[in-house]
Amino acid sequence: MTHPATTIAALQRAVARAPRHPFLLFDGREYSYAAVAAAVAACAHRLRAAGVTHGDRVALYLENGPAFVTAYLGAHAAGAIVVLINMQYRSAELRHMLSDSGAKAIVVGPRIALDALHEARSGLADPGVVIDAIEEASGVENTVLDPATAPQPGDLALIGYTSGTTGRSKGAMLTHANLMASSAAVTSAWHWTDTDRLLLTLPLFHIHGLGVGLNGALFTASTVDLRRGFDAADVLDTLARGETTMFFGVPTMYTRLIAEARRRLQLAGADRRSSALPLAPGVRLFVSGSAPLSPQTFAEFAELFGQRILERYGMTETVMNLTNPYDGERRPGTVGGPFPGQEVRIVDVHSRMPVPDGVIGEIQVRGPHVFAGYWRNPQATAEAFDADGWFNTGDLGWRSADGYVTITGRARELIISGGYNIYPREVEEVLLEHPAVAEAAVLGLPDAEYGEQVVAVVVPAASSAVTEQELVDWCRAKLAGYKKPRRVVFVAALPRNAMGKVQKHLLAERLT
Ligand code: MLC
Ligand code: AMP
Repeated sequence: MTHPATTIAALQRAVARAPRHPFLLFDGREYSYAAVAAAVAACAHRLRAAGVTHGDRVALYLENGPAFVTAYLGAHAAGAIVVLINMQYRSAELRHMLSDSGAKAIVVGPRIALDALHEARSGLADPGVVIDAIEEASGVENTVLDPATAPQPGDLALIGYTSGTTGRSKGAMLTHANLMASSAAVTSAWHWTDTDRLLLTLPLFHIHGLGVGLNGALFTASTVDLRRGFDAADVLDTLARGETTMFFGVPTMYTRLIAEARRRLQLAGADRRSSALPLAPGVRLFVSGSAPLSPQTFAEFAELFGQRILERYGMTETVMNLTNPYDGERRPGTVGGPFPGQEVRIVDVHSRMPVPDGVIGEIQVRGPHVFAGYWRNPQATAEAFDADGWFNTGDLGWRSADGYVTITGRARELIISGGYNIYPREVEEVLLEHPAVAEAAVLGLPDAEYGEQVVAVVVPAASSAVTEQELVDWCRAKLAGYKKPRRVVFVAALPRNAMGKVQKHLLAERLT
């Protein structure tokens, strides 16, 4: 293998090549590769001193910032496995992830929901130690990476919890080799080099921001201009300065960028068709993924920004799967073909046999990027793969004769809102815990801003007078904010088929 096969090997390669080259830009400060490596080594020593050893799980409950990067790579340098935790998760989600992963340590930052973490840990037999993240190496000891604890390519690098059909999320296990194979494929397909500067506003606690964005930069020894989160005005200001070469986002970010750009052009009195103002002068690549990008957004963005967004398709279990071409036609509404070194095929959902081009089936993928299975869940792992090692993505689609895949839907019940996944079952279970709820069905309906929105259909318990707001607040308190229903509809009964299964398509038709 010619490329580094662990994140730490990639970090060492970057330091050896150009130690002073900026890895991160954050809050007006610059962090070189050498500086990050020193902080990573110090973090690894601290984790070791706290009792973390090879193969232990280290949960990161951290917002975007240099401290996240230090903790992520620091855990790797200590030989540990990173567990990614969304900052919006509340006690029930946290408790499940901490207990299921058996996290030995939880690295935290200043802006976390302390109450939720406290509540989550108080329910655990082995709550793990809480460690404050460090941002940089100044004033700390042990700033040299210890080769004795360095990970091997086959070691697990991270566990990313993906929502499960049972309402309990499953931990997808990715090895260092998986991550670096993905980075090799992505960076070669998108011509990513050390001269690039990526503006990264995606959260690092999901695979889009981390597995594609941060790892790709590390792999190429390039620079990440990192933000706490997405703000359309800030992004446009940054792009206008001309130093950014790439931007990755979810479709909601692109619709917000279009709206903000239009607002500015209107204020400036410019005719948007004349493309008088170059909105993103230095950018060579805009990428969208995590949810479907509408052809309308693609066209509006092309008109305003003069750039055709490259849409790609990925998953926590596989990092990246399919991409539109860098050179060649980027076809709106499609996600292109496989990355180099990867395979894709479409199979009939019942017979599991490959279908001809043009026929819809389940998308399967295979290659070195595909994960090692679900953490402590051999049954879910066995169900995810077929006998020839193809991974069942659970997404439906078809392939054109010239190799472009179009995603048409999902074989599993899943709502994607602004790039975040929500399994209806999880929200239904929380609603059913409310004493005034007799039955509940949660579904996703179209939403102009987020792509889909969470809608709850509720049969109230006899003689209860619960309000919509009460149920939204109930969910908000127990789950990440983006999972709360945007709408609650009360009905006398849910439509069910002969088997007793709720017919959500009928509800969707009625409510759309
Ligand atoms: C935030 N909120 C959302 C939401 N994001 N509601 C529905 N859907 C969402 N996606 C809610 C919050 O809970 C909060 O409500 C309120 O909106 C404001 O919060 P905010 O933090 O100010 O949100 P905002 O800035 O508007 O966030 C929008 C966003 C964000 C698009 C910037 O959702 C985002 O960063 N999305 C990216 C998700 C992502 O990285 N997905 C990749 C997964 S990996 P309240 O009630 O709490 O106040 C993957 C594989 C692949 O899918 O292919 O990449
Ligand atoms: P996650 O489990 O959070 O990693 O989300 C992965 C899911 O996001 C995939 O299984 C798809 O359903 C969806 N997804 C990712 N990229 C795209 C895309 N470009 N178009 C449509 N759906 C996508």
